[in-house]
Amino acid sequence: MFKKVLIANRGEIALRVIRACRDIGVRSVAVHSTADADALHVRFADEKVCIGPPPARQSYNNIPALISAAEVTGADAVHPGYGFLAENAEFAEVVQKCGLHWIGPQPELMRLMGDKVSARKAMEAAGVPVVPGSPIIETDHQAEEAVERIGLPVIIKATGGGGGRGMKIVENKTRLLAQLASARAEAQAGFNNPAVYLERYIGAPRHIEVQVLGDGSAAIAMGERECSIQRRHQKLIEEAPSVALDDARRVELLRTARKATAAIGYRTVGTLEFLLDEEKHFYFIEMNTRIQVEHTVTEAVFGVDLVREQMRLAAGDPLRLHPDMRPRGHAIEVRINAEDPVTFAPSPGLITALNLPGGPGVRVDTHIYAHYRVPPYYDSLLAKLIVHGENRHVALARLRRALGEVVVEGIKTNVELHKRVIDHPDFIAGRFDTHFLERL
Ligand code: MV4
Repeated sequence: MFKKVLIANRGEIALRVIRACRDIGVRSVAVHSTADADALHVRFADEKVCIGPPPARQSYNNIPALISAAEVTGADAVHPGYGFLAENAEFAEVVQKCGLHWIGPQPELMRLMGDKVSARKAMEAAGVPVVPGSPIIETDHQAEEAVERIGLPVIIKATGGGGGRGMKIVENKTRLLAQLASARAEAQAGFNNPAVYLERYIGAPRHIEVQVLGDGSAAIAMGERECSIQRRHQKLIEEAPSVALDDARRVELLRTARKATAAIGYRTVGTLEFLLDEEKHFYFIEMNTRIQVEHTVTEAVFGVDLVREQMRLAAGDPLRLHPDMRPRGHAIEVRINAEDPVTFAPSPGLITALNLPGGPGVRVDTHIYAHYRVPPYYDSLLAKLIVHGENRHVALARLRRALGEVVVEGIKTNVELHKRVIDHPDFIAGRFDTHFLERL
């Protein structure tokens, strides 16, 4: 195992990684911008290094500063968390070229999956159903031909995009070429890559993802997560398992994900994202090559420390988890964000009073504390509240109780939005898709 891990991140995930390190006797190095000098990850790590000014470009995304911090502290591995450089294949390569271990998959696979068209191709070759679609569209003629074959509506996606950014729905052939041109321009501006492709647009899908682990040859699928409750491509509530799958569909989905992960020789932890249509057919859309925000619901129902497993697999250990582990009960995570409940604008500032919930079946992963000042420079996630119970009904009752115990004063949060969602009859009945919050 590694001796000392540098965590190239901040906030709750930096703390989460520090905790996994401490549990197995690995030393941790926090890095921080000047805006985060009083952050909890800095206080709880064994060592700390200031890597630059507040803007992420000059600190958490600053590769030379991160490598220097690893070198001066004698770290032997780098954990990227999520966001920032977590899915940057170039950073992973630089880490490895500097003689450090990368706590993530092979950089070639990060590059393969970072390109959404090559990811689709690799998954199709591995026997995974993908949404009917096109290769990269070079000409207007190719776009028209693809639409003939796929049928309307289609969705234009950026090859270099992902997570929902830069997508356009085409309902009508008369607007196809104009939307294609504007999608290319946005893709160039947003991802420095104008390449786009088409997929059949699935109107009211559920977003379901599978947690996978691999050791380079064997793989397992550690259940699925239901992630349909989102707005503007930011997930707000995630659950494990999904109420949308019956046993037969679940077995098929998990077997498919496991086979694909093994087929590409994937190492460490990852997530295969699927859309589930109204007929309950599942289609691969993207693979995330990082630990995800919502990994905690999988941890709750499987009783596994996924960050510890990720570190073991990165250190070259073989998979030692049983390939058909069964989940126990039901878990739900809500993301508590610092945001205005009306405008959804970020709401940074001083937390003047704080109470976090506890009790049976309740976990809170957060970096905030009373009198902490939420800086305006980074994402608005304040805390993840995760509840677990023997079934969804019990988990929901605990979530309602736990949300009632939350006090965050001085800044605005989305706690009241969460209360409204979990009291909605359709949410309680499990009747929802990715458009649920638009209708709320
Ligand atoms: C789709 C889709 C429908 N059909 N792909 C991909 C990333 C995820 N964050 C959203 N994604 C979608 N991909 C196909 N083929 C619907 C979504 C989607 C969505 C798209 C546009 C606007 C809002 C959306 C909300 C949820 C899901």
